[in-house]
Amino acid sequence: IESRHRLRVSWMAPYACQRRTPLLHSNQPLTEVLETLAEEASFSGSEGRSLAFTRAASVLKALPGRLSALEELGPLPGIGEHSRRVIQDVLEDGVSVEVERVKLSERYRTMKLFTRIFGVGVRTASRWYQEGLRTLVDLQERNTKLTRQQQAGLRHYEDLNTPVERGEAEFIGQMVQEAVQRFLPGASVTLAGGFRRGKPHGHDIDLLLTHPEAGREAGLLSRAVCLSPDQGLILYQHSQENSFTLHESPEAPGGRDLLDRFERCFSIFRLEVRGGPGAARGWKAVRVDLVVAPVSQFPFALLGWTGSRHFERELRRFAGHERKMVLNSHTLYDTRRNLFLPAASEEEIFQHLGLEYVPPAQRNA
Ligand code: DCP
Ligand code: MG
Repeated sequence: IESRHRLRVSWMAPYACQRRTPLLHSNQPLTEVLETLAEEASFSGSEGRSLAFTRAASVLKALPGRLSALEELGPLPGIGEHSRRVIQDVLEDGVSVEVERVKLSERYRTMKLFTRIFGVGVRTASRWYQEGLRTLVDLQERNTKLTRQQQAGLRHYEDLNTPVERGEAEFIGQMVQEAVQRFLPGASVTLAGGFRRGKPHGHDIDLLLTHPEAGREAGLLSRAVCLSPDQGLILYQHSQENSFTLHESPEAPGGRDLLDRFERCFSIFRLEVRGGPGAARGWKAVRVDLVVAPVSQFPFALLGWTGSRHFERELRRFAGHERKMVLNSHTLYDTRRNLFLPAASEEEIFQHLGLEYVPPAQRNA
């Protein structure tokens, strides 16, 4: 029966932004092990190796069916020697010994524990590991120096590592919408990130704010949300002001991500809950990322904030390598013609890039 359903995949578009990648696919066990290896590589500071595993996983997510033997794949882009070996192991034995070993290793487990703290990246986690720290209790007992953000992350560790449900995301979106409307009628709030791609849950809530009249949106966050008197609602926040100007020259692809140049607020909200974790207390802590974009940059911000991370990385790589354009969350710049390409919608950005439009639900690369 198996053989009648065999896949034959001899070609696939080389960039993830040229493919449709649905949320649910048939090769979950394979992509999971590859993503574990990608994570492990990034924990070791091997970004190149990490990217190679992420690419391979992304290709498998776009396959039209379940892979049952490596021979079903032609020489597809992005699946290297090492990934093939791991795929083969899992197809033959159901597990990869290498991946099992990684998952059990003290370093991987500790890095995972520490990087799950809000405000802790690979470098900090790695340093703590090197210093011999292994548990969250270690951090407290040895008086490890923590930023205000990390302290909040540690305080709400369990809540922040409990997935946020779609209903909760929509509820908070609605709440922010009402707060924002009070200060600036006509302002809009859009749920971006994984939820916009159709994920049923996520690690945070990504909200994008704008106003149809240019300039009116400036300072919106500090006025309406982050410094609002409803302080009981916000357990933690730090804001940054917009630092983007059109006049500086666009940065090269692969350079610093411009995502964080918007007026932005990283926060933890206190969400009333009736069931699930936190039910006994009556509330749980939830991460909310708020970003304000001027209307002219909104389509770029929306595209940049919908993800997935890998889809975004591939969009920028495609723009740079194939079109000599610089794409970020603010603008698209054509370096051959020396001009910015304006867009009123995500569709127009894909058009400028000469790419077929990929709807959010198909950007789960
Ligand atoms: N993003 C990006 N590069 C980064 C960080 C973020 O391109 N270094 C973009 C793509 C993400 C979006 O911002 O999809 C939101 O970031 P999240 O980390 O919240 O990612 P998701 O919303 O996709 O995942 P989750 O469901 O875990 O929140
Ligand atoms: Mg998110």
